[in-house]
Amino acid sequence: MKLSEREWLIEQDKLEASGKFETCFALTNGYIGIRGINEEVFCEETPGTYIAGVFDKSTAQVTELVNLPNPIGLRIYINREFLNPLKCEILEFKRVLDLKQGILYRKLRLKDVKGRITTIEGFRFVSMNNKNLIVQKYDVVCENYSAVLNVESFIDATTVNSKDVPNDRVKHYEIDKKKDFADGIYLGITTKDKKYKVGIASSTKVLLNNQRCYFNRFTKDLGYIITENFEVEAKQGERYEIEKLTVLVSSREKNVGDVFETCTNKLKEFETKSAEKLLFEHIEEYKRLWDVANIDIVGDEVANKSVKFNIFHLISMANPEDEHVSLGAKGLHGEGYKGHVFWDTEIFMLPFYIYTNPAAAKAMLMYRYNLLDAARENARKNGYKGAQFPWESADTGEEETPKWGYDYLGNPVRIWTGDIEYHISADIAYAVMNYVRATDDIDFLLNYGSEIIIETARFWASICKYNKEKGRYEINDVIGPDEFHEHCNNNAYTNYLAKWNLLKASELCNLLLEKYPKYFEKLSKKINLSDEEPFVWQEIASKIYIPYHPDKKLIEQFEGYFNLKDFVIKEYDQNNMPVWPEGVELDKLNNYQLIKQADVVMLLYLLGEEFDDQTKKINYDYYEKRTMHKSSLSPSIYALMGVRVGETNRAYINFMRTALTDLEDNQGNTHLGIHAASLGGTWQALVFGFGGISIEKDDVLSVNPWLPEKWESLKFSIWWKGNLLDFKITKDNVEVKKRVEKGNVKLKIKGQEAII
Ligand code: IFM
Repeated sequence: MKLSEREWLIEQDKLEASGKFETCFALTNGYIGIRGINEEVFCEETPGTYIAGVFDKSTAQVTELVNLPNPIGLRIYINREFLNPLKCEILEFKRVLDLKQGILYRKLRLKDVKGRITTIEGFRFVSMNNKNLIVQKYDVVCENYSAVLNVESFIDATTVNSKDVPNDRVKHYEIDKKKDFADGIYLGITTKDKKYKVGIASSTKVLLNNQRCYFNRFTKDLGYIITENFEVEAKQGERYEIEKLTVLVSSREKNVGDVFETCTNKLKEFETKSAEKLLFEHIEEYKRLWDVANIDIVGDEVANKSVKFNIFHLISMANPEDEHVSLGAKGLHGEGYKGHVFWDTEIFMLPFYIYTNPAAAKAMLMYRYNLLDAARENARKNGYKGAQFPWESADTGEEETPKWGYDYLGNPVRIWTGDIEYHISADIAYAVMNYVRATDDIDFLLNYGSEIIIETARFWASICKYNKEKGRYEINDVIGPDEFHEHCNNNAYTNYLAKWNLLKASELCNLLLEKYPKYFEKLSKKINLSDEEPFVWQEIASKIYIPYHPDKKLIEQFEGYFNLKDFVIKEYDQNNMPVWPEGVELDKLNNYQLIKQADVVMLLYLLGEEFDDQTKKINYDYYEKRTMHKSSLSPSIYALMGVRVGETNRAYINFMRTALTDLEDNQGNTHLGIHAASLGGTWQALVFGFGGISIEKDDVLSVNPWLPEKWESLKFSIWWKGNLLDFKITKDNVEVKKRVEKGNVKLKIKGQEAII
């Protein structure tokens, strides 16, 4: 195996337990996720093994993604003494995430207390084309000694969720089967509440010159751990190859049958191929995905590499074959936010998939569609009509937001987002239209999307309250995107998106009635849609209140926001992140104009066509100085909008903040999982910000790029209505080529119209 060129490599050169690297080096294929711990499993590390959709509640505060047994354990013993890297002199250490090939490479050269030097070098990957498979392959060389080597492979079921937080720690599963099945070892578990079964089978080979070379194999059932051991008469200088294949199967998938049988049969099937062949197929799959998703920035190495890092995790996380799971805010990379799905998916990540892997985007929207009944039930329980999507969603579509958490000072606080952060329902409707516009997937719109848009419009119609005195509709007691402010009245973002949702639903009814009357009739019957409803939606939309100060052209984030105490950010830390202004009391954020993340500016981005350039600029200037970026969802939007309003300096600073969120751990919590929204935001900032892509009336693709000084060129590709378009942008040229042809594409390059 040869590592890729430098621009594709993320390196760790110090052997240490690092939560940041465990997350950054996590490998996933959208089905399995494993954190980037070391094979030996050091006790300071947090192993994390997840299967998308395998949630459980048990004694946890809320349903959470289960931390399954760790299947990747491997240890070497020399004459029965553990070769513990932490107790050796490290002559060489390197771990490298190869983004192009989807491989985590590791090289260790260790000198133990007896002066024995051992080299261990190899890699692991979570197969991109065989969703159930993990492959590990390491070569071991005893450089200056001969000895009996014991290679111990293990599956470790001591894992728990929230390992380091005593109050939250939960064991979500019981072991139901352990077995040495001659070709390998098996450990099966059942989760405590939902009774999901997960089987883990692994088989290990130790080879010398391609021949099995051990003189003794034995397994041990150690209660929570099952091991498979191989003893080898290792000769100085020989290269011993260790190959471990692991298969994970869960009863959550359809037609799995007996988990043990399926798991071991799959393992047998994979064993018929060599590790090289499995690796080759895996790399081919990454090649296929990179072929569309890659972005090249020439002239800025840090930006180029970090962008590839962001895209790597995005392409790895998706599973177009599963319409019953979606992407958690922390991916399958850690336990932050309990594996829950937020608006992060539809607003931040989904555009990446819409434009580079539409099948994956569709599967994510289908996850919402498949949970539409639960959203209807949420609305009903809360006294509303239509469908109210949960702020945090897991496997059933019920609201999963915990009721309690901690504030910045560590004090327990009530979390209100699950009760009143309503905007997610409009965000999902927005995402549906975003997908349909870019793909022209009318079939999806007719069969699934329209129902989401209409049911969410019904929700808004029922939550909007008419204020007779003021002659307007209002939505009160909400949290907008900026979560520093709770219980606000008339949050501009929420109200505008609600208005958009109501109008879209009414337009859609007209379109269906006119062009697809049979579908419309069927849908109307199914959801009991009356003729009057679209008129009611229009009426509400026309009178919904948006706090706005025309004299200053300022949108007020919510009613009364401008009366709050004003602080302006003046200081930045070593990662260029804002520092709390002096005098701010961290438990009184509701009282200040400081905001956590883009809110009004988010609105100006999503519904850009509704606002003139001057309004965008004025509001950007006002809110940017007051945004603390305490959510990783924030900098990307300020980067993108920075380009659009001509604040290019701010745009670049914010772009680097978002692109380096995890690599620099600039939010301070990368150990909890990848900041998945920031990955998607990074992509959007590039394509819709610096790349200058926007969609104008009549689906004209407009291209108005701006490149930072040191960028020589920016290259990216997008799917647009079945055409695959390659863009190459330099300071004075925009080149657009069609790689896959479906039909005419209307372009407007720096104002010049063209059809290709
Ligand atoms: O959805 C976000 C929210 O906007 C800010 N807090 C974290 C959530 C999950 O990423």
